[in-house]
Amino acid sequence: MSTSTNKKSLKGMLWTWAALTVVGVIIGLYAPAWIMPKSMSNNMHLTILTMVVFTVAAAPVAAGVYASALFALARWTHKGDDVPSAGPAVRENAMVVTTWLVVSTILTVFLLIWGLGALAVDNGSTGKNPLVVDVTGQQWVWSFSYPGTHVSSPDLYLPLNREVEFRVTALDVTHGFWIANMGVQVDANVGTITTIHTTPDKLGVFDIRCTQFCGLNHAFMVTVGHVVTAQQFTSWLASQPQRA
Ligand SMILES: [Cu+2]
Repeated sequence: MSTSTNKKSLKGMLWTWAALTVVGVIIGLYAPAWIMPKSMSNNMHLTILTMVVFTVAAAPVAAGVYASALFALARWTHKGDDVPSAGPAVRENAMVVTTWLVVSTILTVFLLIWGLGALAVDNGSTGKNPLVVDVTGQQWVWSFSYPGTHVSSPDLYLPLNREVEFRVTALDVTHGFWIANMGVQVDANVGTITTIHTTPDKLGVFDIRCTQFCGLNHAFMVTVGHVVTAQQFTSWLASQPQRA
C-alpha cells in the first residue's frame, strides 16, 4: 500500500473516529438518565452523573477501536492477488504511540480520582442528625426497625430531605440490600452490621430488592418503600404497633 493511500485511509479513519466520538458523547449525555432508575436521593444523582462522566470519557476510546476495526474490515484486507496489507504502521509511529499513552494515562487517572471522590462523598455521613434504620434480611423478607421507637415493620418509610443511616444485617444467609432509586447497595451479612447513608429528596414509592442469591425465593425478596413528608413520617411511626 502506497504512502498516499495510507494517508487517505488515516484521514478517513480520523473522520470516522470523530463522528463516532460525537455519537458516543451524545449517548453518554442522555442514555444514563433515560435507562437508569429514576433518582430519589443525593446518592443517585451522583451515581447517574458518574455514569455520564465515565461514558463521555470512554466515548473517544471506544470510537477509536470501532473506527480502526471498521477500516481494517473495509480497507486493509487482502484482495485478489494483491500482497496483503496490514494497514498503516501504527506501532512504529512514535507520535501515535505517545499520544495513545498520554491520553489513556490522563483518562485513567481522571477516572480514578473521580471514582475515589464519588465513593467518599457517597459513603460519607453529613452528621446532621441522621435517622437510623436497622435493616434485617432473612429468607425471604426484609424488616425495618427504628431505634428509640420500638417500631419494627415490613414496610420502609423514610422522611423527605433527612439523612438516613441504614444499619444492615442478616439472620440466616448473606443477602444484599438494594434501593436502585437511591444508589444504595450493600451486602447484609450474618453477625455484622454494615452502615450506608443516603438522603431521600423525592416523595414517592421505590422498590427494595435483594442482590445476593439467598435461596429458592431470592427473586421474590422484594418490598416497597415510601418517601413521605416529615409530618406523615411522624404520624406513620405513631400509628405502628409498639414492640416491647
Ligand atoms: Cu436474595
